[in-house]
Amino acid sequence: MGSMVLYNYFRSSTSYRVRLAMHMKGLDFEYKPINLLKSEQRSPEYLKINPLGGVPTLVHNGKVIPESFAIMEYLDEVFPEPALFPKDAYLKARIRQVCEVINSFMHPMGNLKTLKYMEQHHGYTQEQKEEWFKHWATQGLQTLESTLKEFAGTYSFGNQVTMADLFLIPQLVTCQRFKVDLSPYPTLVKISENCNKLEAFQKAHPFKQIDTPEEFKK
Ligand SMILES: N[C@@H](CCC(=O)N[C@@H](CS)C(=O)NCC(=O)O)C(=O)O
Repeated sequence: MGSMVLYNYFRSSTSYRVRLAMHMKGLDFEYKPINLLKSEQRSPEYLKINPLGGVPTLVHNGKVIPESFAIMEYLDEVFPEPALFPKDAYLKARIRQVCEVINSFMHPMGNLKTLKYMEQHHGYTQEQKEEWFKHWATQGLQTLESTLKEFAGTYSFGNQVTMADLFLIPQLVTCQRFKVDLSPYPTLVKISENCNKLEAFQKAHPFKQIDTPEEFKK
């Protein structure tokens, strides 16, 4: 396995995705907290390993990998068990579709730097930021619900945890933080309940990390 260092932040959904992949595969790693609220993601030292100034970044045996999807696909190749994709090419493509809806469409709209920009350049209040997030999240959630209604079993795609679950659950937690009502999405809620029964999901949860502030610990 070698040495694994994960630069991440308890509440970051992209960090949570990677923690899920690590715990699913039973990998030990050193947890290096990067406090986004203290702008540690933009320190000159961190920008050397992640020039876009985001978490997570994985360093495996001295090799640096930024970007959560890239990290997770790397882990899945290097540590193939349990596999995060099925062999079927069509299902693989549909799982990547789900991941991309979250990664490329939903996540950036709630990212700290996006919301900060809206606040600083357009005077958005907290309420307006929540409204902005909800507007985009709703389109994403509707897409995910209609897609997964077709494919879900216990989890997003049948009865094995796949990459889709590792993207979905953190995004749902972010939606709840922004007070998005999840009741119109029963398939997503059921998948989330099932995933959260698994040990890997409990270990990776934002409120269970070494940098989780006391007020969030349950
Ligand atoms: N596409 C990147 C996004 C990384 C990213 O921006 N992560 C957020 C946290 S979820 C972050 O570090 N934000 C810091 C900021 O916006 O300043 C990935 O999947 O790793």
